[in-house]
Amino acid sequence: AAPRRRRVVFDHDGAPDDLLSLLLLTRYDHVDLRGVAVTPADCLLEPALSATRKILDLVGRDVPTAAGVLPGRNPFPLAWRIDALRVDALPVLNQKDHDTTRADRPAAHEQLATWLMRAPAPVTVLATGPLTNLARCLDDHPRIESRIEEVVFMGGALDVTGNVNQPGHDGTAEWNVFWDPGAVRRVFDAAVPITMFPLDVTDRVPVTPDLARAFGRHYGHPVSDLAGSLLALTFGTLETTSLPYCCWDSLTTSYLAEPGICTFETVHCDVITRGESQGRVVRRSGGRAVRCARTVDSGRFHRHLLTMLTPG
Ligand code: AGV
Ligand code: CA
Repeated sequence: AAPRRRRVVFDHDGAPDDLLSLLLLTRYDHVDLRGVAVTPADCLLEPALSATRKILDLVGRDVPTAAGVLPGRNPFPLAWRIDALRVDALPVLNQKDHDTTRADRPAAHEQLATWLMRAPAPVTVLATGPLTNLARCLDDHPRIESRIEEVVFMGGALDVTGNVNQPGHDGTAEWNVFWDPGAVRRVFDAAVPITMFPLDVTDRVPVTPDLARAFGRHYGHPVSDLAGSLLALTFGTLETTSLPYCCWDSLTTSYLAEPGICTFETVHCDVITRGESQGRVVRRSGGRAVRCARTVDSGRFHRHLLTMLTPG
């Protein structure tokens, strides 16, 4: 069955997995992409914004972009954030001169409100980074709540260990929530449907050498070269963090095209915003109902990536 048409606003935070997600999103004919916001969380803002514009240009899409200006509470490791510099320098994204300086730089949380209000019908907000912009947008413009069809969010760790390894933290949180726990609380308090992809399911889709190398067989096509290069940039993660780099965000994005890749369960959730467990999403009876991905067909997901990101 063909996936249903959606208007989408994408808020990502510039890691290789986020940029792979952007590329994937532009391949979905049924998605009307209305704007892309970059949150300066797991990236350096300038190269991540620049790479975002170059990817949109590579695939011939004229989509507005916006820069996140709001700070998070717990900064990402600089060693991860610099990946955006590497992506922005990839030859496939620099086949011509890009004018990446733009005079108008509206703040992402303001732009989000404009994109949502201007759309002729409610919009899906896809968030593969922290929810800071959306939370602030809900505070400043309560009317946007009714303009949101669904929030699709990569974040949380329900029944598995988190991925935050920082002094003073107990390791139960996932990074997108940890960066700004209050933002997740704010979005949980809004009357909008939320579909969440926690580590419980994304742990099942590590970037494997086979997956990355599969793109080499299509060498010479811009989209597959970029996809394979983005995956190659993720290697070394297991060696330096003892946790693999996963297709966290790209799995979340694939939901918009092939929701049957995962199965779902409604979980009543709360988020801890203080102390050594801050950023942890927990089950709590009477808590906020969130549709959570629980299982994934990883073979089907890999086929989806290859079908969408390689020619013919
Ligand atoms: O926690 C997963 C989120 C995803 O949105 N990000 C990476 C994905 O974009 C943070 C993150 C966790 N572990 C990481 C991360 C790692 N080893 N390297 C870079 N980022
Ligand atoms: Ca991300």
